[in-house]
Amino acid sequence: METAASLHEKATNIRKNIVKMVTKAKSGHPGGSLSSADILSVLYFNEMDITAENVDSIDRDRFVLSKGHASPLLYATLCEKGFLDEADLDTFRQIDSKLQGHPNMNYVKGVDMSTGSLGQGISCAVGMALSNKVKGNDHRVYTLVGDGESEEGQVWEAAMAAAQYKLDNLVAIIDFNGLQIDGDITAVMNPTPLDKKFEAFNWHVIVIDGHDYEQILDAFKEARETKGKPTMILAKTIKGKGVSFMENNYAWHGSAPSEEQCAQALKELDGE
Ligand SMILES: Cc1ncc(C[n+]2csc(CCOP(=O)(O)OP(=O)(O)O)c2C)c(N)n1
Ligand SMILES: [Mg+2]
Repeated sequence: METAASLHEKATNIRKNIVKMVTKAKSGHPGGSLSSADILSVLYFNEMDITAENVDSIDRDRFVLSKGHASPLLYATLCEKGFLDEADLDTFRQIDSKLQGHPNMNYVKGVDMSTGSLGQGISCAVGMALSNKVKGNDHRVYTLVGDGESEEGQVWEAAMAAAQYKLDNLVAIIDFNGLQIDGDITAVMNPTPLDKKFEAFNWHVIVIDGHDYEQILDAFKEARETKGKPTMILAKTIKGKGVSFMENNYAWHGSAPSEEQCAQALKELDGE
């Protein structure tokens, strides 16, 4: 098991690469990428069965980035994992790059589903988890959903189906950063209380601080021990986490920093 310090170190590298990629591309989504870096660090370096040896096999765990606009987060994590290198990250959002603004499973090793149209990724994850059940494959499926994304009706069809098929091999993490593209989720189209709603849909629900490694680790453990129903981890996070001027500011949902802002962000992430 990884220590909290080593998971934090990986999350910091991921955050730095997120900021660099979006700066170089002059476009992309830093806010919701930074908010989930601690969760992805735990998923890829402690929780999921995914290695250089089994990455091309169907016999491994799967991750679906349902909030596909947070592609910098996924690419930076795959780089930290060694499936991409930093030269690949430099091509983010360029014509002919495999690292498009929204992830494409046909181009990138380790991307398990093409996503970007909000609501669809969790539905694919449900299908993948159901397929594993039918085939007797005991690998697990994880999906990261935005809180704004949960305003999509399709999320609730997926939630209903997952409970219907008792998909205890499925974990949905909701990145509860409180903001979507146009501001506060409760002002735009209030999806709360998400914990009570998922419970009513017959999911096991765990509410955590999505930046606390012990809580993230414990939640995944509890999900593994939960039988007969899917688990939703409601992770309270800060959009833009780690970069002071981006934190809790929806203006950074989909805008790129200047070179100066990038330098400032990297300094902060280095703890200077
Ligand atoms: C079906 C669909 N409608 C609209 C969009 C445009 N869009 C991209 S991100 C976003 C807001 C998502 O908010 P949230 O899920 O809270 O993302 P996060 O805060 O984690 O970045 C929207 C509306 C989209 N990608 N797909
Ligand atoms: Mg959000």
